[in-house]
Amino acid sequence: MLKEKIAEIKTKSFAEIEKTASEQMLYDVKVKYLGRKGKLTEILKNLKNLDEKKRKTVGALANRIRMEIENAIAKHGREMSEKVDWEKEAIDVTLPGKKQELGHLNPITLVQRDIEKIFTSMGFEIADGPEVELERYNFDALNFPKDHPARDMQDTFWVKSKKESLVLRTHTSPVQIRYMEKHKPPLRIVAPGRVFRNEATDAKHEHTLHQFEALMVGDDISVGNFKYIAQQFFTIFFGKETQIRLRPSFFPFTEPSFEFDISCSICGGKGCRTCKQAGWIEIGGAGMVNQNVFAAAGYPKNKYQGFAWGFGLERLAMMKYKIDDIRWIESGDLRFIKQF
Ligand code: FA5
Repeated sequence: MLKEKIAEIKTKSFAEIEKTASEQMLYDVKVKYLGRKGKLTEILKNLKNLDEKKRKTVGALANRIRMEIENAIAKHGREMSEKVDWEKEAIDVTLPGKKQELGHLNPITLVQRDIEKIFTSMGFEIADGPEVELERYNFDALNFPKDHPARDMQDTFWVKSKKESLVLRTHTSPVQIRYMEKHKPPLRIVAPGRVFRNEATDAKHEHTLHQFEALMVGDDISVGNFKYIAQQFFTIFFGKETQIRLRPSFFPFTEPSFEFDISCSICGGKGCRTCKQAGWIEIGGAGMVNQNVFAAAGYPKNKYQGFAWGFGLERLAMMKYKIDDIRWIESGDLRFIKQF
């Protein structure tokens, strides 16, 4: 009975050894039959319970099979290692290591950091607001009439909401209201952030862009303050005198309002594809804060005055780094981003 069991262990273990294809598999077979709780080890452990004659014959047989299994394992191990193509497996320790590539900051991040540095050095605080904004802050509190075309589906991404009406903010101006609701003048803030517009893209227009809002409120802040700060800012930002042009415009939340352009740095003002041959590029809108906006933020009417402006970071980055198409910026194209 025991002899048959040992013979079976031999046949099975030999078959399994033949099939192994790695050192780990070979080791597992060894443990299965010869390990502390191995099948053959169990038999050897129980020899003491047999009578003397049987113990001798069975013991001799079990030990012989044990040796045979060990030899078979060793032989198979050698055969496996002979099959390894050492030429292929060899590691050339003299090869140079793989260089870990560093990421690159998007030009928008670079521009935003520059602007924040310049404005904080002029005593401005940095404020923030949500990208998914209440219609109330994005439009109503900013004095947009209910039927203003900017609220149209064509211009604004509306967000489905069961409670208050929500939009993806179309500009950074709602941060003005959020900040003024919590702070009293005098105040000067800048609010950079991402905004969204439902519009067709071209070399100057994106549907997802960044704006930079500035707001300065006090007892006697004037357009003169705005012009001086704008001039200072652009001169430091571009590192050279940059021309600014103000044009009368209209925004519901400022009065008077103007659009301001800077001379196109791509063509130096001569006219190119980016500035549509104008020599100027529209950078932002600005104006004196409308008293209705102060009232919406909880200030008494006609007590304070201030200016606000908002400009596009992409347009500024395009001017600074001479990028001729806005669509490169969010393209995710590594050939573009690796230049920064
Ligand atoms: C506004 O968004 C106003 N909130 C700006 C403002 C703030 C006026 C405070 C007065 C007081 P406007 O829609 O003109 O204005 O956009 C401002 C700037 O954002 C533009 O001059 C341009 O630089 C940038 N901009 C607007 N739409 C796009 C677009 N689709 N792609 C790239 N840049 C854009």
